[in-house]
Amino acid sequence: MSDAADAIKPLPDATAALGHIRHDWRTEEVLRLFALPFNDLLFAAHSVHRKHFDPNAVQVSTLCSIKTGACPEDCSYCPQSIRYDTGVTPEPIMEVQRVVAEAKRAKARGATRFCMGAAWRRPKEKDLAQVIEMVKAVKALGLETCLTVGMLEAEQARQLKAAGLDYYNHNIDSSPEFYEKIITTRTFQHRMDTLRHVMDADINVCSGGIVGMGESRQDRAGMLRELANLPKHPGSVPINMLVKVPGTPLAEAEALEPLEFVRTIAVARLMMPRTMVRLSAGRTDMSEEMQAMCFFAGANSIFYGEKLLTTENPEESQDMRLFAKLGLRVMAH
Ligand code: SAM
Ligand code: DTB
Ligand code: SF4
Repeated sequence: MSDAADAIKPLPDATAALGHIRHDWRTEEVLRLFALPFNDLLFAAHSVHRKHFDPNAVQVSTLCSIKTGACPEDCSYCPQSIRYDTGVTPEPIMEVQRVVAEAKRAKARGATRFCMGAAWRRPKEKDLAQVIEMVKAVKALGLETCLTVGMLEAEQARQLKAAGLDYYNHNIDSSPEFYEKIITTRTFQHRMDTLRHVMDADINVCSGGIVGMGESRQDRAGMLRELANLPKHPGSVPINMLVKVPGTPLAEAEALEPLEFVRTIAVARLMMPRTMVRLSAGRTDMSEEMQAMCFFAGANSIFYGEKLLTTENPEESQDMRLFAKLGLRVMAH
């Protein structure tokens, strides 16, 4: 197929032509997917979704902030950067036993993956040793493990693999061009280097980004192009809607139109047919209808539990009510 967008006209041939695993996306092709009539885009994305997944099953991950705040990086969206006055109280690395208690609680409430996040630029050796103990202990509970603790060297990734880590989350956040506008303390290439170390260590990659930061559709397309053109599609792609935290430089960013967010999910599903696409941060500001549309468009994972890292997430009971209304089930792992 020389041109994906041409091939998807007219439907239903479009859906037959889409859904191939490709690593050679060009921005123009991605933009043509974004520009499809909404119904055509959703139909194509949902068809691809059904081909690879149970459309009524959603994977649930619970987040735990194992080290909060006082981060030296300057990510413009982040409440945990030491440079912004956001009211986040810094907390040192958690004791392993406390993390285990949180993981047990998450498991009891139905989570299948436990994701531990730290506000570090990169972990120090001593910190990594403690994180490794956490990974081993959480895995022993029968949960899938995920970590997001900043940049990793190749050797650190190998150590985490040996500890049994299932996923490493490291977001590329936006397009390479927009990245420079939101973070100055590290480069897009730094992110790619860590992803390579994670892939080389044979750990599943979880990488996505944030929309609603004032980026253009071209930037959203560029971000998805970078993710899909990785040597292997990430196992999980979190799509976060910016949580506008007072005190951060992006506190007043213009909101992204909900339908544009749904389009972003649909395009991610079309480009990475076998990837878990996670409807991530920002759900407290989304209506049930919008979330339902995201699940139809191909999202099949959420963060579950009343807190993300430092900001609010929907109550568990509210999510379970939504699942019941939509006839969705929690995906077993
Ligand atoms: N410090 C590590 C790092 O940046 O890689 C790990 C933790 S960091 C908080 C994980 C991710 O959370 C970021 O890459 C970003 O995509 C997301 N994030 C942070 N603040 C956010 C916000 N206000 N809204 C949406 N997503 C956010
Ligand atoms: C991801 O893509 N989103 C999560 C997780 N990976 C680590 C984090 C969202 C953070 C939202 C802001 C906060 O709660 O501090
Ligand atoms: Fe630090 Fe991560 Fe927040 Fe950036 S996103 S300021 S690296 S915690």
